[in-house]
Amino acid sequence: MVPLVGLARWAVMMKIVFDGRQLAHAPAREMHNGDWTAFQETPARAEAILAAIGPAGPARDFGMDPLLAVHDAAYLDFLKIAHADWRAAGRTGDAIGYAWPIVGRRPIDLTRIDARLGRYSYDAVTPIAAGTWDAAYWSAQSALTALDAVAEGASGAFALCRPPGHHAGRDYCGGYCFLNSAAIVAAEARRRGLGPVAILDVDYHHGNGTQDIFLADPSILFVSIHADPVADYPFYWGHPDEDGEGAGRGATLNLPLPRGTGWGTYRPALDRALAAIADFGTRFLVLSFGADTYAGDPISHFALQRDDFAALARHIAAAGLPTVTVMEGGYAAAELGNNVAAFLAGLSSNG
Ligand code: SP5
Ligand code: ZN
Repeated sequence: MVPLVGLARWAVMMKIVFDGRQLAHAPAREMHNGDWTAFQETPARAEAILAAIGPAGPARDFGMDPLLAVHDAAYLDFLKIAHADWRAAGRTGDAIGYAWPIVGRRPIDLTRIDARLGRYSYDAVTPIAAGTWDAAYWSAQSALTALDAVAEGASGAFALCRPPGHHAGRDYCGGYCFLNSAAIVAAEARRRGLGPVAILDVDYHHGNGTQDIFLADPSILFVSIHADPVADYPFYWGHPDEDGEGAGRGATLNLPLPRGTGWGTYRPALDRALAAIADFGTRFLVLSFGADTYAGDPISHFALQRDDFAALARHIAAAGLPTVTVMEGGYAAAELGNNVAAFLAGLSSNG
């Protein structure tokens, strides 16, 4: 066969889901090292990925029930109206908190928008804009649409989730994330009897929201390969001794790696992750894919190259599991599309 060149070399052969309403989330700025900087998780990210891998099919609407299976109802109510509340308080721009109830404060049901922003978030990099709820809702529905395709027999499907999800917990947003699409898909896959379900998170940052949601749950395995949180966001989660709670002990596996990690260091961790997934008896895989492990990522510090994304994906595909892949981070705008395309092409390969 004649080798293909350029973009066609990465031709993607799986169902891709994206909904135009996901572009509605467009905050202006985020806090970075004590100053304001341009918001990194832009609508242009999704457009760049689409340009490289498209076309994508639209999302179907599976309603609120699958969201309520992993998120707190009061949190979802907050998220829907937070920006309107912000405006009603006379503010302009994006809603963002400045006071957080530290661990140990009693839960008080306050109404002031600033108090509620603190109650339902944990950082200052996750502003809520006018279009945030709509975009997050359709991001989650895209993930559920991808799940539906795999449940109907496709070997794999990719949801171009944006905003991303893996930092969002049962009752909090953070890390550019609002609704945890990976967790929503995992819980819905379990409900449909497709399990045992494992989630593999290969974003540069630890998927703290996903971990929290299933921490005490023995029926869903969470495995994450990420930057050592001693040095990198989200700091307070993702350390190697976090292995689950109560009945969930042993169903969480954290594999932190040092800054500078390239494929040579990454691959043994991936082998451990895949061994744990096999040992769990996994029959359905949810893959939280972040391209921010790329050497050129502007906010991250690993050293994977484009070809390494194809290799990473081929290793995962070799597990032979029905897989829903959801997009998480990745901020190197000029290379993002090609990196995602390389990853998806590797996933589509058979070994
Ligand atoms: C989904 C995901 O990848 N979320 C990442 C959230 C990380 N946010 C904290 C990193 C702060 C670095 N700010 C860099 C701004 C550069 N102009
Ligand atoms: Zn990330």
